[in-house]
Parts: sequence; structure tokens; C-alpha cells
Amino acid sequence: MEDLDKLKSDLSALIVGAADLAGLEAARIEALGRNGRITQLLKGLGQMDAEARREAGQKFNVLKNEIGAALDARKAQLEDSTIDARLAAEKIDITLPPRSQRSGRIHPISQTMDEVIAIFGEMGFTVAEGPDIEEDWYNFTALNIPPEHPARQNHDTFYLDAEKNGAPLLLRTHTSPVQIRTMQNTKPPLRIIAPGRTYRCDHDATHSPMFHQVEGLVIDEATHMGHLKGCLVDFCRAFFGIDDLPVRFRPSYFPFTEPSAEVDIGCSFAGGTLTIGAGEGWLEILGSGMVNPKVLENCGIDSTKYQGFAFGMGIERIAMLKYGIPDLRTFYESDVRWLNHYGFAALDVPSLVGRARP
Ligand code: 2U9
Repeated sequence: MEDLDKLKSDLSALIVGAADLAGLEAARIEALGRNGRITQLLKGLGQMDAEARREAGQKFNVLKNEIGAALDARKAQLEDSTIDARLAAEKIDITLPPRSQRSGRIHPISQTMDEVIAIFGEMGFTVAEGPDIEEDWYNFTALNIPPEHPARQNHDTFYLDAEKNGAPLLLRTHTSPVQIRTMQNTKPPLRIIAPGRTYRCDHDATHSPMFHQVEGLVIDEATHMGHLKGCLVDFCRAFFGIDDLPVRFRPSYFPFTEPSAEVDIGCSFAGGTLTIGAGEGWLEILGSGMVNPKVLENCGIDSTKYQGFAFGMGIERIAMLKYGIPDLRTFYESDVRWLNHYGFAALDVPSLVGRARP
């Protein structure tokens, strides 16, 4: 049998003499690898009789543990000295200026959405959401939009190949289906806004096939036109940050509201520049009305007990007016220079009510 003391001193010398981690790995293989010297000893135990095997086995295991411990210790030493050598060689020049950090910007659509949600949030509205892919009934029929209505024609609506309940699915043309779904599932009183993407087959300098809307809906037992006016006047003044902003309600028509009104805010075009506030001009910014009783009944709400008002606005339009963005198409071009110019710093949330941005 091999002289164990000699074997131990040979292997220890190999381990201590290993100059780097690769050398140490070679020493480990020599000792404990598949054909290593200690491994061979252990394999030989099978040929011994019981008494000799017990005695030798104990010694071999002691040796194996000692060599294992020596390998670990040398590994720790080598790793430490590698780090020490790197620390000694590396120099950090703390006088160098830091690399500039390129921070992202909040897109004006997101910013405007957040502002609108915050203002209505303070008035007690909660946010409701629904699918972008809708059924004909939720997008049109329930809203009293009859089959011959121009909004139903192919040129306005993106229809999908798939069908549901006997009618083609479509991309919602407004967020109104969200309110229909909420009215079906929730007992009034209701006070919700539905922000989100909407789609119309229309593409030119002032129309994008995808755009954003926020619609609102209030349903209660004694809701009337005065509530609609108060709510929307407050909203317009808070959003534009102008306490005495003139707001005008103009009669209009929508199939889903009766009566209906379009809402204009005061402005001036003096000197060829558009300024929002008291002036000689008016700008339309949203549509509104008392919810048509037929729409309430379509959703299972008793229109003799409940009334409500609703409104809708295009986010791109009010963002362009508030932030002086002249061209709708630039919203979707993902031009980082544009975003640096018109975008908002994160956490730069302007206080919502009655404060204009500088
Ligand atoms: C239900 C009942 C009534 C939502 C309304 C408008 C008037 C409106 C347009 C503004 C510009 C859409 O983005 S835009 O093109 N919207 O004028 N929207 S009332 O009325 C509803 C909605 C849901 C159940």
C-alpha cells in the first residue's frame, strides 16, 4: 500500500505550490479526480478483507478530508490574492466627471391623461376600463346608434374577421362601451370615467386611426343638466388652470344623449397666436349631454327612477391646446427630440386644480 504520509506531503506540496486557480484545479484532479490518487486508494478498498478495509478506510477518509480542506484553504488564498492584485493595479480617478444620465420623459398623452384622471378623481370619479376589441352591441346598439348611422359605415369603423353573437367584432370607436358594461354590472349611483385608446378608420393631418379619449358618466336619482354644467365648467377651469375661463354650452345632437351640448372655452387669436382664456373666440373642447333614457333602459336601469349625464373628449386635442403642440401626427412618431421638448420629467406632476404650468 502506498505510503500515506508521503502521499499526503506530495499532494500538499502540489496544492501549496499551485500558482493560480488553474494550477489548483490540476492538483485537485491529481488527488480527488476520477482517477486521482486518493480516489484510486478508495477504489482499492473493495479488494480488502473486512478488518483491513475498516482500518484502511478510516485512514483514507482522514486523508481525503485533509486534502479537501487544504484545497479549500488554498482556493480562498488564491482568490484573495487575485482581488488584492486587482485592487493594487486599478486606480480610480475620482476627479473624472460622471457620465451624464439620459432620463426618460413622460409622453404628453400620458401626462394629459393623468391630469384629467386626477381632476375627476378629486370630484369623486373612479376609473373604469374595458376591452379595445368590442362587440357591435356594446359599441353601437346599446348606445342608440341605429344601423343606418354614418358611424356604423365601414369607413369609420375597423371591423375584424372574427364574429361574436352573430356580428363582426370591431375596434371600439369610443370608450362608451366601458360605461355600458359598467351600467350592466353595477347598481347606480355611478360616477366613472373611462380613459383609453379608441380607433377610427380615418387618417389625415388632423385625424389618427388610433387616438385617446376620456369619457365620463354620472347616474343618480336626481341628476340634472345643472350638475353636468357645474362638473364640466369646473373641469375646464382646473385643466387649463384659469379660474375665470369662459365656458359655453352649445346645443348639439348625439344619439346617446338627450339633450346634448358641445362645450367651448374662451380664447383669443390676437396677433395670430392662440391664447386660451377670455377673448373674442371660442374653441370646442368636449361633447356632453343627459344620458338618453333609451340607453339606460338598454342596460337594465329604470329611467323613471334614474337620470344621468355623460361627456367625452379627445385627449390629443386638449393636450395640443394646453401644451401648444401644433401637429397631431407628431404624437405617434416616437421622435426622441420631440419627446425631450414636449415631454415631462417623471414626478413632475403639476398640482391639478387651478395652476397653469410655467
Ligand atoms: C354612455 C352614454 C353617453 C359620451 C359622450 C360625447 C358626447 C362626445 C366626442 C368628443 C371628441 C368624442 O373624442 S371625440 O371625438 N364625444 O362628444 N361623448 S356625450 O356619452 C355617453 C357615453 C356612454 C353610456
